[in-house]
Amino acid sequence: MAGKCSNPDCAAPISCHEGKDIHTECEFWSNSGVELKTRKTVSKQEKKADLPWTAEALNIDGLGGVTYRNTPIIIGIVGRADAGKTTYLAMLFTLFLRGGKLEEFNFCGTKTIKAWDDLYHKLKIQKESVAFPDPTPFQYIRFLHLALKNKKDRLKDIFLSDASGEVFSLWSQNRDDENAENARWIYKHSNAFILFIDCEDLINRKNLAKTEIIDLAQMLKHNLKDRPVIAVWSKSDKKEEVHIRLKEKLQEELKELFENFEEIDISNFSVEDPDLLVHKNNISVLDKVLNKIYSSSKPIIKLENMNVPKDIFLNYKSKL
Ligand SMILES: Nc1nc2c(ncn2[C@@H]2O[C@H](COP(=O)(O)OP(=O)(O)OP(=O)(O)O)[C@@H](O)[C@H]2O)c(=O)[nH]1
Ligand SMILES: [Mg+2]
Repeated sequence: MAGKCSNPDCAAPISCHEGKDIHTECEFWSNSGVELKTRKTVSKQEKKADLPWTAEALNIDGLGGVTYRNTPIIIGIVGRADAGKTTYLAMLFTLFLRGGKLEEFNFCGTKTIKAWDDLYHKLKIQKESVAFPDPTPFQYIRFLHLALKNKKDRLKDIFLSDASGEVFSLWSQNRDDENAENARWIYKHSNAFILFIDCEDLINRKNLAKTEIIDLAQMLKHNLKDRPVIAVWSKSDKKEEVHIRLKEKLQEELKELFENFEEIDISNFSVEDPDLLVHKNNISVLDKVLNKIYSSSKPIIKLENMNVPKDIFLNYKSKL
C-alpha cells in the first residue's frame, strides 16, 4: 500500500515511531494531500537542518540528529577485544525481533534499523553452531539507537556504543594514550557502563586476563561519580571451566571497586529452549542498566539548552 508517515523521523512502514504494531493505525500515517503538504514542508526543514537519516549506525557527530528531541541516555559497552560486545548487541536485537520485552519499557523504534538488521543477519543462530559478527575495526566507534517508551508513554532515546576492544585495553594502561580517544569519549559521555568479562579469556589466560579486567575496572572507577556499572560475564556457557578461585577473586575485587555491584551471566549458545543465559539474561542486562539509571535520584547528563539542537557537546552539561 502506498503512503508515508507525516513524521519525517519515523521509519514506517519498517517500524512505527509511535510504537504501533500496525503502522496504518497511527495518527501520523496518512495518504492525504494535506498530510503530504505538511510532510513536504517538514522534510524541507529537515534538509535545511542537514540531518539526513540513513538508518545506519550513528557516529559521534550523528548523535545530534536524535538528541534534539530528547535528553538521550548513552550506555558505554566496555571490554577487551573479542569479549563479545558486538555479539551482545546482535543478540539483543535478535531477541527483540523474536518478541523479547524489557521490564519497564516498550520498544518503539530506532534510527539505526539498518545497522541492527545487519547485526541480526550476521549473528546466524543455527542448531548446533552460531556465526558471529566481524571484529570491530580498531579506530571504529558507532552508536546503535533504541527509542523506548516507559509506562507513562514518555519517549526515551538510548544509544549503545560499539567500539573496538583494543582501544579500551590501551586506555586501561594509559588514559591519555593517543590511540584511545574512542574509549575516552565513551567514558566521558556515557550515563552507565556495561563491563564485559570474557569467560573464555579467563580460562585461557587466567590471572593475566583477570588483571586486565581489574585494570579496566579501575580506570572506569577513577572518575565514575554515580554512574552505574553492570559486570557482564560473557561466554558464560564456559563459565564452569573458569577456575573457581579466579572467579571468586575477580568478583571480590570488583565488589570492592563498585558500590552496589551487579553482575549477570550471558551467552549466545543455547543449551535448552528457552535458555536463561541466552534468551532472558541478554535482555536483563539492559533492564538492569536502565533500572539503575532511572532509579538514580541525580540525573547525570542534562541538556543545557533544549533549543540548541545539533551540537551534542555544547548541549551537554556533564558532571565530569
Ligand atoms: N563460547 C562463546 N563464544 C562466544 C560467545 N559470543 C561470542 N563468542 C566468540 O567471541 C568472538 C568475539 O565476539 P565479538 O562480539 O566480535 O567481540 P567484541 O567484544 O565485539 O570484539 P572487538 O570488536 O574486537 O572488540 C566471536 O566471534 C565468537 O567466536 C558466546 O556466547 N559463547
Ligand atoms: Mg566488536
